[in-house]
Amino acid sequence: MQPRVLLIQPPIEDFYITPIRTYPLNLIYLASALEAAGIEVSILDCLNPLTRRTLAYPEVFDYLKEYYDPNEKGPTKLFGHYYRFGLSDEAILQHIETFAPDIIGISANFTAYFDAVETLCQKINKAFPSIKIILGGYHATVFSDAIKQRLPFVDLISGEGEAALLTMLGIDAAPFNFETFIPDHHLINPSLYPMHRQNMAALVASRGCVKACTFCTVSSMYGRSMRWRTVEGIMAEMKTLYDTRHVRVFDFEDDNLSLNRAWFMALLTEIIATFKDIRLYAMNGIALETLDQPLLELMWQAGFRNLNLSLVTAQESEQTRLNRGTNNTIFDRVVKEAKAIGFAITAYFILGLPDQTATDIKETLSFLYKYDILVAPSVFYPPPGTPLYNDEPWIMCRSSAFALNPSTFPRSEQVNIFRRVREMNLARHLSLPAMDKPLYLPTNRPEENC
Ligand code: B12
Repeated sequence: MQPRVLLIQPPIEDFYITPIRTYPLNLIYLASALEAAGIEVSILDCLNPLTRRTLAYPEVFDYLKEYYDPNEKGPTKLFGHYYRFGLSDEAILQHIETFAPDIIGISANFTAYFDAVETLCQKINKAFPSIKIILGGYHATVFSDAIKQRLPFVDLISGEGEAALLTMLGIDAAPFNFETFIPDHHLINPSLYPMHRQNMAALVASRGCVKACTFCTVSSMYGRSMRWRTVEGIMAEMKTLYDTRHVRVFDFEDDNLSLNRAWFMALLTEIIATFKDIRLYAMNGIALETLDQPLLELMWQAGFRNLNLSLVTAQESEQTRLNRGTNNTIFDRVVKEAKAIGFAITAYFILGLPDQTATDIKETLSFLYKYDILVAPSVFYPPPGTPLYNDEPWIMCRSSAFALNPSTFPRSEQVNIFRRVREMNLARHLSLPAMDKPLYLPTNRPEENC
């Protein structure tokens, strides 16, 4: 008999969350691969609909109390309380009892949030010792040995999950081929993921990234090469979402969506020919050096209106050291071309990189503030699986921790700059003409370009 499988997007605990980007695409891929092999699957997305509960301030974050004051009011307020976002463990156990799965797969993507996953696993194992628990995702991949020691009763999958999960379940399925596979989103309720009061769906058109930015974990999952889906397959996925699930907003979560120019142009051309009333996003960002005027024109026609551009730093020596493969001249050209077409632009820089100083940041900011764009700080977090990770405690691998506090660029200065940039953006956002307004104020959410 085939097993019943429950896939869980777990709750997270932090000072904030970015609700518009919690679409459980990883579980949709896994569920679709299992269903294609005839297995009964259900998805429990603990983050949608979103609930939150205030938690006691964790002791480990006591040093943040001077910056994150729950009583502070007003639009420039930083963070306040520490929250549990998502279902309680009790509600999850209740759901497990009702669905009665044989196997539970839990996403352990985030190193910083593993505490909540660990506790959940212990409770599931206690209440339902016969259910097999499988963990996968970035954290499970990079720290599999350490997790195995802490949770000897769980099984771990490293790397991409589809084929590995089928193999672990003893299912002899045709090999999973990302390029031709079309994920089916039917297991989630599309109206739980709205944007612009429309149904939104996330998708990926490619996997991996050829860039080697030293702060990015993506290669630990996907290596340093890229794979692209067929344009027909992506169009079939989008059409089904449009026709049967009334999706009108599509967010590509690719890591380098526009690198393969001919393929991306073919995709955009098909989208233009097929849809007239959709909005497109690449919220995870789009690589500057791949963009030029003809490509931007096509993106606009296809339904893109906002661009998230990651400059990281305006110091050219740092761009080289971090392997960015881009520079200020390219940024200047792209911003001018994109503004001339009408795009609203948010440019990201990383605040608090190792060896950075406040002077470096001021240089970056004075470069970025020359343009009529929003400027967003991505607060540096130790990135597991990269050379910039130095055995920091797992819980610190999040932006809101302001984990690094070097004497050359103390945390207090980093927070100060973070706050100042938010104030500037608020002023700019309010003064932008309505058409140019982005949908959200990115500086409230330092993780957007994670
Ligand atoms: C979308 C996204 C988000 C969304 C949330 C997504 C979600 N549903 O939870 C948002 C924007 C909220 C987000 C936030 C953060 N993110 Co983020 N995010 C991503 C991003 C860009 C795409 C994820 C995605 O949907 N991919 C598409 C799916 C299909 O692929 P996948 O997730 O890799 O899943 C495959 C495998 O991982 C595996 N797998 C995954 N889950 C499971 C479960 C099981 C059971 C199995 C068997 C396998 C398996 O199989 C899947 C299919 O092959 C990734 C980078 C990336 N390319 O993956 C970073 C990434 C996951 N984020 C990362 C981080 C660190 C964060 C932050 C914690 C950073 C911060 N600023 O503090 C914040 C959290 C802030 C907050 N409080 O909300 C890191 C994780 C590294 C780590 N070890 O912690 C990544 C890898 C970014 C990076 N470049 O390094 N993120």
